[in-house]
Amino acid sequence: MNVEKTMIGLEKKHPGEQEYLQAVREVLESIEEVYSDNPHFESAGIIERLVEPDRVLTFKIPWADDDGAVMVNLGYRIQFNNAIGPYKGGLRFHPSVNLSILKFLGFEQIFKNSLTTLPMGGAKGGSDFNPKGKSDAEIMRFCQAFMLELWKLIGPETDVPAGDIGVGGREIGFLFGMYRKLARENTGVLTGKGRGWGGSLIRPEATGFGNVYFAKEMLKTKGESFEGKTVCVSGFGNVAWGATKKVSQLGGKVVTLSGPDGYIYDPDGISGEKIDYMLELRASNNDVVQPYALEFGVEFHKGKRPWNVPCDIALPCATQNELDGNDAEALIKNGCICVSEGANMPSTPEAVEVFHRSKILYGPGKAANAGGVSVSGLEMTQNSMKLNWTREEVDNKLHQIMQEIHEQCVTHGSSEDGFVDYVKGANIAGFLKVANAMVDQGVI
Ligand code: NDP
Ligand code: 2IT
Repeated sequence: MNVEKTMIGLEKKHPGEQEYLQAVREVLESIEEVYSDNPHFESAGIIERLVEPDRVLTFKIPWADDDGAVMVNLGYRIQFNNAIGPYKGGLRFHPSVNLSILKFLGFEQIFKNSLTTLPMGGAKGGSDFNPKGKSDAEIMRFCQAFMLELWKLIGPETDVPAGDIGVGGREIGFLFGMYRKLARENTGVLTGKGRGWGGSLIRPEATGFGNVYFAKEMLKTKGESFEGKTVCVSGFGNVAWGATKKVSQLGGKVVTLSGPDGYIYDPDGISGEKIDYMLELRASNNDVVQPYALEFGVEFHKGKRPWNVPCDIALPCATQNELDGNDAEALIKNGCICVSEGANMPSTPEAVEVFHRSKILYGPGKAANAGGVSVSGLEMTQNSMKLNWTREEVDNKLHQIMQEIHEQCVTHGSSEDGFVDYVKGANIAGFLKVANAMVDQGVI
């Protein structure tokens, strides 16, 4: 495989799909050597078949707002690859959603899901619908209109969506209700469901908890832990909340949160009631983090990102490309020893290069944030068995899965001097399982 040649071909076919091309390039560069060492991958056309989704489904979502005005949004489901299990991946509702963003997320999801050790293929979907400022009734009507199209494409053994930015427990409830009515079945077709109707304990916390468990494993390789460490977190959503909660349980101190409006700096640390307040803030359908600063009398830095604040550990938990080369340099200069990504692809390629050059511990999203989809997989298992596991059982399984993901990264990403390139390790381990399954199953 020639990475440059493949990328030029893809750029021609998909001009302007920047996020998708960025995600593909990173994977291809990591697996180039393994691919050359295994000529049967080349002869089975694995790369050509892997970089294009199995199918891209788009649909129109007409709905009426509270005043009766008709709105039209676009809906998508990208079914990327189902070689190792049913298509699986979240739904994102955000005005920035487009084909490139969902294709990047779907592509990443293939390798992430492969790393989890559970049988799940890769998919992603969503809409350019903006939930900000919408009433509950509007959110419900939109979710119902969205599912009116989506239900034909999904099923508990076919494609199992879940949440992502803008889609949490409330939206999954409305989506599930509509699916149940249309399909006339009550199955585990979505994950992230409510506890009383098929949901798993720990799913809301899973991505953040898993991210911190992964960072804990990375720190352990250097004889370090979270105890007494200062931690910068970005975002203030579901993932940031879970991560903050776990860091505080492990004796670390989270001093920042961020939103599209800027970041807050809380030198005393975000713990206890402040963590509960994060949930209120997120549920308020607001897109600003500033109210935290007013509520607890701390600094708010308008329009800025938190990466200039001195910390030992950084957990980017907001969105893609939110940490660039300059931010990475600032983190290193201030003594940061570990970056563990809660969001998908939050670091730009330039930032990743800085982390690798500085040889700090750097865990890419597809490994470090796999805890969310892992517990989604555990929710599917419980639904199939028609049983519920306890909080402790799910948390232990999550912990174990994150340790196994870390182990796979070390196996495939270690160099002779002991440095672990977690990007390379995650990409190779995730790729091998899917590629071998595709070879075994023939050209289809
Ligand atoms: P939420 O919708 O709960 O929260 C996302 C948060 O990030 C919101 O507060 C959002 O604000 C904020 N945000 C968005 N853009 C920016 C920005 N440019 N700067 C700062 N903050 C911003 O989503 P999640 O917490 O679920 O998702 C966060 C990240 O984690 C995403 O990258 C997602 O793909 C990833 N992820 C999520 C998983 C899950 O299970 N939920 C699993 C694995 C990864 P606003 O919406 O107002 O713009
Ligand atoms: O990016 C992700 O892994 C998610 N948004 C969770 C997907 C899932 O199916 O739980």
